[in-house]
Amino acid sequence: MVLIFNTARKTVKEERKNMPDVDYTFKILLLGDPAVGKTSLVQRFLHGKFTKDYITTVGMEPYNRYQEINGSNVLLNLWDIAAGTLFTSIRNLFFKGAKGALIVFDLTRRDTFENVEVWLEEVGKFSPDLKFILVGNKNDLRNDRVVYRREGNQKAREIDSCIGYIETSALTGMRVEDAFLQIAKLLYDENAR
Ligand SMILES: Nc1nc2c(ncn2[C@@H]2O[C@H](COP(=O)(O)OP(=O)(O)OP(=O)(O)O)[C@@H](O)[C@H]2O)c(=O)[nH]1
Ligand SMILES: [Mg+2]
Repeated sequence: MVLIFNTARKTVKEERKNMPDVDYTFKILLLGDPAVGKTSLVQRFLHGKFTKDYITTVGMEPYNRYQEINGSNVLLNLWDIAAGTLFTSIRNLFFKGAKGALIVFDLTRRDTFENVEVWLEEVGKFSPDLKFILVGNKNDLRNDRVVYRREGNQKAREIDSCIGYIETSALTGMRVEDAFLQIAKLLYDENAR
């Protein structure tokens, strides 16, 4: 037991040593209906990878990415939140302290687009000042698309806390980096001066 404990402590210490000095940390949530591609977007952003398998997220998965913004070292603390109804009662525990979010819907399923406001209402109770970018994902499935760009743009314009609309594909990688960096830069501009 003692041996395991010591090994774990050493690993954490080693990890800390390798961390760059951080000027700012921003907690950013990934929200949206089940299977819209939240985990896939994070995996693409962090590792440049995509998998066709669907393994639903359980509870929440945290991820970190260091990002240089305007000469500052920024730690993006990404919280990939499980959408399943099983987690509704505990989800709000994860919202505290979040400054930004990606609210994701699936361009091939209209109900996921209509539920954007439901997510906004849920998170708004706990993080009233949260800013978000609206993300229409699965842009590669052109023939199956049922939500149109002008609808995404219109929704983004109508909601005050929304900083814009972007269409992505975790499969091809299209505009994934852009989606995360747009919200990160906005948070930097609002909080780091
Ligand atoms: N064609 C296509 N498929 C995608 C894309 N993004 C995700 N998928 C697929 O959609 C399914 C669900 O993706 P996930 O990333 O697990 O979805 P999620 O939003 O994290 O789902 P929960 O964790 O259950 O809330 C998987 O089979 C993915 O391979 C995309 O951009 N294009
Ligand atoms: Mg997931």
